[in-house]
Amino acid sequence: MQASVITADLSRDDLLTLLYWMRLTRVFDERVHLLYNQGRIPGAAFSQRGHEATTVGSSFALGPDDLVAPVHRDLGVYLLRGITPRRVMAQMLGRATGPSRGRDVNLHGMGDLSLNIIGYPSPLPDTLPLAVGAALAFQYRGEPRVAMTYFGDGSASEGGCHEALNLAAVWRAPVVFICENNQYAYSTPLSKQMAVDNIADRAAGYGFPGVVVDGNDVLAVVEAARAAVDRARRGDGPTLIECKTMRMLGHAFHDDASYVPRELLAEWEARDPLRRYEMRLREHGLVSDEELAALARRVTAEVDDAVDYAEASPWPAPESVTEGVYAP
Ligand SMILES: Cc1ncc(C[n+]2csc(CCOP(=O)(O)OP(=O)(O)O)c2C)c(N)n1
Ligand SMILES: [Mg+2]
Repeated sequence: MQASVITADLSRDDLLTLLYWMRLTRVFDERVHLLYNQGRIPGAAFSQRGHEATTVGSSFALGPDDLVAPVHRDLGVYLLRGITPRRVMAQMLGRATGPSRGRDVNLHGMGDLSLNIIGYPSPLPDTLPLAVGAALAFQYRGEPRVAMTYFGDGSASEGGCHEALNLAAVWRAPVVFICENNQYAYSTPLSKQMAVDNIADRAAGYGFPGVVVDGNDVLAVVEAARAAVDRARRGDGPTLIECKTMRMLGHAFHDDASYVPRELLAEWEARDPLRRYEMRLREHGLVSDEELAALARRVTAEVDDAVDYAEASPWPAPESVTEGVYAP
């Protein structure tokens, strides 16, 4: 594990920007949970609680022209990379104004190529080969761009994951793989699906660096991600960053996660990424209680606005059902 860092050489503005995205992600997620419990969300919804530092810290390291290919628990990535809270909430509520135009719900299918965000295809880990393909295109066209993609510990055991990692190495593709090791794949704990301690150790077998990072420490994630992005942009090829974190709720909101030991959850709760970061900023005099209160008000207002917008948005028109369908 990398040592904890104080500021990752970031300006105060950047430090507060990270806090903003983490808090927005948390509050947005809590609101989705509430809406789900009220029966206002069609289908399932996946909580990202616990992933804030991993998603925000990694995607913060990218430049404006870089590309992301996130998955179902990466709310922080979609928000930070430019899909507005309004559009994400419309997607959650299945409305025509969401990125999938009501074709899909929760974060499935949520992308926007104009923002360099590849929509999440449901079969795991198909996001990885897509990101490697995008990185190959950047390399082929001589563009100094990087692709960053995300996958869970469960997805790390799928064949497509190894194929993508291997080809990325062979092609020295400008891609950064973020593994979100949150200890569980649905109800399957790590110990039931792999016999190694670190997924990052596998990178050596493909021929590129693998780094283990505390996924609940946003500044450690930013540092590791920046190094990997720089390396990819220099033409030195991929990096695998394994962010150790915890899925703090069930697989989706319908799942009470009764199979997860309470002691394990308590252990990770003590390392809550948002609270920990706020405490660190306060200890270093980088944020005041008034600023924290103002931030909380600001993100709550943004989420309120997103819900109002989504609920006032139309459902997809039945006659539009064949639009966007690819059939040769
Ligand atoms: C090929 C495939 N099998 C099963 C699923 C259903 N599924 C969606 S998420 C998930 C768990 C994935 O676990 P992990 O990769 O650890 O990600 P996490 O949900 O923990 O973030 C499963 C089984 C799927 N989307 N694709
Ligand atoms: Mg997992």
